[in-house]
Amino acid sequence: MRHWRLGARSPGRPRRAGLAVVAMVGALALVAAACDSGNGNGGGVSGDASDIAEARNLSDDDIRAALMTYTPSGVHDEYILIASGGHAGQVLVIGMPSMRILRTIAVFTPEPWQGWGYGNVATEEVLDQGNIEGKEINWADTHHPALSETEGDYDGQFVFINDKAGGRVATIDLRDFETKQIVKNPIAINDHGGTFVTPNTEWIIEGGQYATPLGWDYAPIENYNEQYRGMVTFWSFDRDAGRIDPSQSFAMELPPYWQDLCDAGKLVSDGWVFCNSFNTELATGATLEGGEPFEAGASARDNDYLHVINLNRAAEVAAAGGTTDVKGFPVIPLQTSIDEGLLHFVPEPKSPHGVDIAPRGDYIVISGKLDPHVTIYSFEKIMAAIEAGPTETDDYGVPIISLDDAMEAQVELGLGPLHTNFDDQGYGYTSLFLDSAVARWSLGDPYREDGWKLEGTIPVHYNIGHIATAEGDTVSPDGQYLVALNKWSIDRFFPAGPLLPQNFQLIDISGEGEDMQLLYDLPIPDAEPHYVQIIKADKLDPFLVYPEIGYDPATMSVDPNAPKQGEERIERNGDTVEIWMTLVRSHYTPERVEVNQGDRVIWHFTNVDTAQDATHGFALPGYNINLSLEPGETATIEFDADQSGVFTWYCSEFCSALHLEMAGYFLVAP
Ligand code: RUQ
Ligand code: CUA
Repeated sequence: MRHWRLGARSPGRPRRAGLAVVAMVGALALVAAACDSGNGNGGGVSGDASDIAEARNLSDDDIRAALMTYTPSGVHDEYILIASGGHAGQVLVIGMPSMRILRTIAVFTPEPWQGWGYGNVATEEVLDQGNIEGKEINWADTHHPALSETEGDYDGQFVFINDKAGGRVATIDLRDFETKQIVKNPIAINDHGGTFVTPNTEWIIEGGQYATPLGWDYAPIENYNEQYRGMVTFWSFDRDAGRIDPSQSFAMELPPYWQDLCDAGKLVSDGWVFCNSFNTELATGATLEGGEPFEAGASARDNDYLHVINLNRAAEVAAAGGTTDVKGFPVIPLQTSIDEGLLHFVPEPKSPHGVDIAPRGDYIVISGKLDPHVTIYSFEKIMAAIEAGPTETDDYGVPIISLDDAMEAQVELGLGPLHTNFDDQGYGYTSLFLDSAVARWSLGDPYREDGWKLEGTIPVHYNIGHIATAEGDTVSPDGQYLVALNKWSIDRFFPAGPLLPQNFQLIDISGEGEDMQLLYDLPIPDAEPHYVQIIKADKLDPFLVYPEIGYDPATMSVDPNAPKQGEERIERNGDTVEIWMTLVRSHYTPERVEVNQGDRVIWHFTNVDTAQDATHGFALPGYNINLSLEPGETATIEFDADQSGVFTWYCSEFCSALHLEMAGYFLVAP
């Protein structure tokens, strides 16, 4: 048999005595014992651990990766990934290090399993909040989830997510992992630089992207420089209500550069917001008659502008009425921002992307898609330069701080740097799109003595976009694990046709220097998830069942009108038939509902089961209705019984041995 030696790859492992590492050492010892006993039975994948390793041709690294990620049945993951669901319009919840997908959260897109947008009035009301000028928009391109924070650390209460396509932001309550609210940005048809939260979640940042006239009213594109504008919106979050409060929110008009990502300052830079931009060239696209395409036209200059925004001061200006009204929404005019010193620019090299604030809030890290460096700006230097008074302005009159005055360091990493996260060892990790790699580099003082240098890279497969380390964009990153969000997965998985999945790769970053190990590949098969945040699982405290029978997830309280056991009934009032129905394993009460064609039907449900996981469905074929009623939950559907006939409803969750008997008749007399 093939003999493999433990620890051959990286002497000195494990370096840190995390629980997982201790468990791994024990497991490795068992495997070693099995190996040394040499009692392989050969032939196929059976026998003890060493036989299996040999039969499957697993290397030491493979075995180590398996031991780092294997999570026995019943054992929960240490971390939870909150991932955007890309153009599925949803959010994914994934355990780490097992990389098991735990659930999707329906957000902007109807989703039948969760009964999201299939008759349930409360869910349709949330989806309708995302309508754009009355038009139903039933897909979204979710980009950046933002977990709520307290003092710059994830607090496990809420998560926000933006829809790049529709310029919308959603609020998800992490007590039940359900979407509670969608707000449509009133002044921008699309967005990109959202969502990001301020350290105590007072504000949710939604930055724009492709400039249009504010409110996307028509203006000829020849008037681009004068009439088209960028924007950043600050949504005020009411934590007690668990909702964004549009009446306390405002936006800032920006020059028609294409604002890209943003991040909120923290600790020393708390109260400031940083957004990068591209297309300061003001390119407006090639036409059939010629001209430069955007990819060239928007990349011609050597620099674009980092936007440095004094959010606290901007909020004061907005509260004092220093705004104009665009589609009913308060917007601070660009000239007011200039006059009040709310906005400064700093040049950023070559098609910048990503703006990530270091854990202490002291440094701002910008990547340049076409520049092999990350550029690190000092918040202190930026403040000093603002204090000194910049002498230059851009064509719109916005003061420009020189790069030399603001820059702390540049570190050459490789080709196509995009995004940066941090760990607890004073390292930054930056995705390299063109190199298909993750670079680890050290921050300088006060993070590491020997800083501002590349430590090593690890290849990823392939074309990495975002990157996430455990709690890696907070004031206290955990390190230990990194997830690479790779756009391409060519050759990694069986190709089920020409459309390939995205590939999330889990990387062990507990070592130092160039010591990083790829542990696991997770194909994501239903969209292009864009960014994830990784929260320690013990910070989450979700409901196991709804706390009381008759609980309404929309209000997070008991609905007094919820059907109660023993009080089920059907009432007719003119042409309206109202039903109060309960569900319990394994029957509905009542099991027959008879109406006349044309009646208005208002149908209330309560799942009166209290056992965890005893979810019931209500599927009414022909009427496009499906509900998911979790233990304790109440919901209402309303529809016109416009088709006559005999319709059978049934429970669409396999809830019990007599689940097939959980059904009923809906009779609509012509
Ligand atoms: S940014 S293209 Cu998250 Cu790299 Cu959207
Ligand atoms: Cu209830 Cu199946």
